[in-house]
Amino acid sequence: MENTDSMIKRKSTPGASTSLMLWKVLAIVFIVISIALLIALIVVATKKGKSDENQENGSRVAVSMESCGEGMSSSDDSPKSAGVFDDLTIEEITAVRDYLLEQRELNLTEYVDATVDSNYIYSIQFLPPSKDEVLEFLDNDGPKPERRAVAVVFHGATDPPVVREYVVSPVANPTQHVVRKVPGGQKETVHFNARPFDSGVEYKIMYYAMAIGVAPKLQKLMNESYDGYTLQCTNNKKCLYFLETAPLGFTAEDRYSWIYFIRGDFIGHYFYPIDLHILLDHGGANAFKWKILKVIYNNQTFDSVDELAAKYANNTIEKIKIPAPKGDDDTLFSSYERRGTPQPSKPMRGPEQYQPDGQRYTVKGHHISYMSWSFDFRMDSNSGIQLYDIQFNGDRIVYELSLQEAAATYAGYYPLPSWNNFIDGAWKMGQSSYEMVLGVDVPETASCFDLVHMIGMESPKTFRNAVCVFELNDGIPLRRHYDNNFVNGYRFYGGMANQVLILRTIATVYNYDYLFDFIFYQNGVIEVKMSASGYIYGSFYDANMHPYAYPLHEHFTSGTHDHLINYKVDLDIGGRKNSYETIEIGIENITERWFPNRRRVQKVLKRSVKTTELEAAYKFNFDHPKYLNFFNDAEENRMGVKKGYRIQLESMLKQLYPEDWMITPMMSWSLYQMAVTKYKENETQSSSIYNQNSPTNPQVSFISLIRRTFILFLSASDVREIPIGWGRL
Ligand SMILES: [Cu+2]
Repeated sequence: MENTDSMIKRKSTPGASTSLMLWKVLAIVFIVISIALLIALIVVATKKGKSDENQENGSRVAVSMESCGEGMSSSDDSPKSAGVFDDLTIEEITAVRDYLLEQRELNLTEYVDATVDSNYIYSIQFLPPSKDEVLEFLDNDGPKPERRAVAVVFHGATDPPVVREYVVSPVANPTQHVVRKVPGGQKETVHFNARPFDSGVEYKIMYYAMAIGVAPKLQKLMNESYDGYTLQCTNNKKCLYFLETAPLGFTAEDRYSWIYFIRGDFIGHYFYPIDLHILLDHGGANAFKWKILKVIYNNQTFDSVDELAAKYANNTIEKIKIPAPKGDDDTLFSSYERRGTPQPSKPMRGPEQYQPDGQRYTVKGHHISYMSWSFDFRMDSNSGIQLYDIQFNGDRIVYELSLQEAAATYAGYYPLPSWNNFIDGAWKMGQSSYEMVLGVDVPETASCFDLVHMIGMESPKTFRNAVCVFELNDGIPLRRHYDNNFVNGYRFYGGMANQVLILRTIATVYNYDYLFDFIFYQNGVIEVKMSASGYIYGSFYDANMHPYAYPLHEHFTSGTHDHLINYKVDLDIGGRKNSYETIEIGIENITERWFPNRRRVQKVLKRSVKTTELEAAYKFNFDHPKYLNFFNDAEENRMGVKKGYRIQLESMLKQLYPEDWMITPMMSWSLYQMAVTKYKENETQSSSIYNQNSPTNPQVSFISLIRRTFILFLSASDVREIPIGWGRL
C-alpha cells in the first residue's frame, strides 16, 4: 500500500533543548530547497517546448489537455488487447450494414424508408468474443479472436413478424452471417411485440395515428383546456408532444402504451405534462390494426376519442383549464438559469485540479494504464459501459466489470407515472452518453474518448468525448497517522494523499443523467459508483396524486420512485478457479476465561463457503452483517490466508415489489443485493433489451438463471460471474 513517492514522514523534535539545532537544520534545509527550486525552474523552462510529447494522442482521444509537465513516458507498442474489446468503427459498422442490405433473402429496407411492417436493421454493434477465446489469446498465445458484429433486425414483413439477431463477420469485410440464439430464451427469434421501442420508425407511425386519428377530433378541447396548446400547432408555437408509458404491454405477446402529452417549448419540458392520456394497442406490424382503447381527460375515462369529443362538445363532462405558463418568470423554475444573489458576492474562480508533472496515466486506444492498474473499456450501445481485463500489479483481478441494467420504478394515480417501470437497457442507455464538459462534468485535465453507435439510425454516428478518464485528488487522505506520545506530542506522522483514477461516462436517458464512475485507488480498491442528476420525471399533479407525491409546482409533480442499478463483476483472483464465502460477524457469549464467574460477549467471525447459486443469492440483513469474500483456494498470501477480494455494498435498496407482481420478473436481479452464478458463455448478461416489453415472461429471467444451477463447485469450479444489484433513491 505504501508508495514512498507520496508518503510524508517526519520525526517530531520534542523538548526545548533541541530548538537551536532545529533552527540550524531548518536553515540548511531552506538553502537546499532554494537551490533545488532554481534548478527545477531551469529544467522546466528548457523542457517546456517538449511537454506532452510522450502522451498518447490517438485519434480516439479527442481531448487531451496540455499539462505543465511531460507526463508519463510510454512506448509506442500497442497493448496486446488492442482490438480485442474495441467497439466497431464507423467503417466496420458501415461495412456490416451494407453487407446485410445486400443479402436478398433478408429482404431488408433501408432505415430511412422503413415502417413498422418492413424488415429493417434496428442496431449494429460489437459482439465481444468469448472469455475462453480471449484468455487463450492474452495468456497462452492462442489466435487473436475474430472481431464480430451483432445486428438486431426487426422482421416486420414476415408472417408472423419477429425479431432476429445476426452475427456478422469478419467486420472489416463481412462474408458471412448466422442467426444468433438470443441470450435468455436461446431461440432464434424473439416475439415482435417484445422489441424495444424505436423512437424513429415506431414513433413516426404513432405520430400519424395521433395527428390523424386524435388531433382533429380534440382540437377544440386541446385549445380550450390547455390554453392554446395542441398537437396540430402552427409556427412551432404552443405545441404538445407525446410520449408513452413503459413497459409497452404486459407480456412479450402484447404491446400497449398510455400516450401522454407534454407542453414542449420550455427548457425543462419534462415539467409540463397535461392530464390527457390515451391507451393505444400498438401490437403487431400492421399499424392499420392499432386501436385506441381508452382515453382519460380530467380524471374521467372514455372508451374512445369520439366519445370524449362528443361529450366535451355537448358539455356533459367536467372540463378543466390548465393555463399556459405566463412569460419567462413562470418557467424559470424548470430552467438551469441561476438566480438569487450570486455567491460569492465578488466573482471569484473556485478551486481546480492541476497536474504539476503532467498526466500520470497513459492511454492507448481504449487501454488505460495508471500506477499499478491497467484495463480496457468499451461501451455496449444498449446496456452501457464495460471494463475488461482489470489488472493490479500485473495480476488480473477482474475479467469483466460492466453495467448491466438501470431500472426506475414509479408510482402515482394516473397512468403517468403509475404505469412507468423503466429498464434503460431497452432505451439505448449506452448510446445516451454525450459530450462531457471540461471543468464541470470532469476536471479540465481529463482525457476523453469518442464512441460510435448505430441504434435506430440510418448510419453510424460518432458521439464525441462520451467517456473521460482523469486523475483526482479527492481531498481525503488515503491513510494517515500521528503517533501519540501521550504527553501532548507525537513521535511520527505518516500520511498519503488519495490520488485516484476515475473513468466516467454520463448517460442521459431522457430526463435523468446517470454519472457512472469507476474509481481506481492506489491500495488495490476499485469503487463502482453511480450518481444521479438531470430532471425528475414530470407528472401531472392534482389531489389524487397526494398519496404518491408532493406538489412541486402548479399542476406538476413527480411520482415516488426507485432507481436500481445492476452491475456484473467477473472476478478472477489468481486465475479462474475461485470460491465464494460469506463471513458473518456474529456474537458469542462465552465464559470469561480468567474470571470463570463472569461472561464475555464479543463479535466473532463465522465463515460459510457457499456451494449452490441459490445459497449464494444474497439478501442484505442488518441483524446478520456479513462480509462477502471471493477467494482462490489454491493461492495464499505469506500469512497463509487465501488470496481474495471482498465485495463491499455501500448503497443498497430493497426491492419492495413482490416477486409475483407483473413487473418484477423483467428485473428479478433487483430482488438481491448480490448474486453469484457459475460462469456460462450463454449467460453473460443479467438483462436483455427485450425484457422491458415482456415484463411477465422476460427474455432473460435472472431469477431462473440462479435457480437452475444446483451445484456451485468449490475450488474445482470455473469462474463465477457476480452480478450486483444496488441502488439509491
Ligand atoms: Cu429519480
